Amino acid sequence: TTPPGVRGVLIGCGFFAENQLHAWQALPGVEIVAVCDRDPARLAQVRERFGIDEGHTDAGRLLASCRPDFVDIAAPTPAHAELVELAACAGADIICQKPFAGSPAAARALIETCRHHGVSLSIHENFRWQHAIRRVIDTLRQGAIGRPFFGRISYRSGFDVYRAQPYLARAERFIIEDLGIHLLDVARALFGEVDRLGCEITRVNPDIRGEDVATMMLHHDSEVTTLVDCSYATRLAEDPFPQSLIEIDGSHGSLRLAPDYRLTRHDAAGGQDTREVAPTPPAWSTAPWTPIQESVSAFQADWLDARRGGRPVETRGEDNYNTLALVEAAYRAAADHGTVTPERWP
Ligand code: NAD
Ligand code: 89V
Repeated sequence: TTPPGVRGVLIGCGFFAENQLHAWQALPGVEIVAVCDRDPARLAQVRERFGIDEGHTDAGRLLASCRPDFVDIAAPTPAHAELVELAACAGADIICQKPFAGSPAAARALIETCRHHGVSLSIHENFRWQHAIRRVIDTLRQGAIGRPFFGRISYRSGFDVYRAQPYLARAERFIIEDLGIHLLDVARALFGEVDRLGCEITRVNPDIRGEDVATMMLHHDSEVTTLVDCSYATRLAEDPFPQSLIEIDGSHGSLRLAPDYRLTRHDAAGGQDTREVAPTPPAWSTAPWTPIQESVSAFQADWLDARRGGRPVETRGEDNYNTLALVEAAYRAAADHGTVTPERWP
């Protein structure tokens, strides 16, 4: 027998929400019964495109009318506090987009609110769910290269990211808070918590406000050292946007994830084996966004599976707090040209 469907609502019908709606509509066992955007024109467009009967411009009205099982918040960070509190008071489980809450302190308050109301809080942190990245995580966790001692997570592109997301050009904090946050989360998924972090940043593009290049060095409790480098100012004939490239050296071998989605394991005897780890494009996906769109489906499927199994998702609020703390530490390290010990949950 099919388990009863989970009823959700989505708040914030912007650029990225379309991926979330496509992915929900393709996932059996979930129904998005209503959507909300404070911009009536955008709300109407999305309702029509996705065939959703109920729509509201006010989140309070939406929740009172629908009494959903869960709320998917795809609105930007400044809206998180109000929306998470409303959803928690309505007794709905919550998924919220990154960067969550705006600061570790604000995140802590919202995590406590959700605990108080007995609802789950999951952060939509999807990069660790990208197919190629997940294969690297699995391979490492299976012990295929022994004990890791060095990692590099690299994202370098000249893609015009400002076209679909114009707010990125106006953000005072840009690449670390918007993109580096994903890479720092992947570093945690691979090597665990971080005890020291250094960072240098610069802005190359004169037409934006924040930094578009960041280079970070992390030292983990596990004794791994990781370089996390990201740039939206890198000119390459074959731009890998939006892929992250990964190198890991371990006691018994090395892993290399290349831009052509080839994952190579080098062993201690000088041998190597290479696998293709390209994502399977969802029917609704569009290049070059495929790896990210596919990771939205993977994240949501895991969220549903976790809900059914009564287990927490990897990127629950308390876990994501430690990723947010790395973002905060990176900006502090960049300002002081020093090394920072990041905060940690609890
Ligand atoms: P956007 O500006 O295109 O859309 C945001 C929408 O939210 C707008 O339509 C706006 O009217 C609506 N909104 C804002 N406050 C609201 C409120 N209080 N109630 C109802 N609606 C409200 O932004 P976007 O590019 O879709 O980004 C949204 C979020 O998704 C951001 O936090 C961004 O960082 C994140 N994002 C994540 C990924 C990823 O891969 N995980 C990719 C892109 C964007
Ligand atoms: O993931 C994000 O938040 C996006 C992008 C990958 C384009 O940087 O902004």
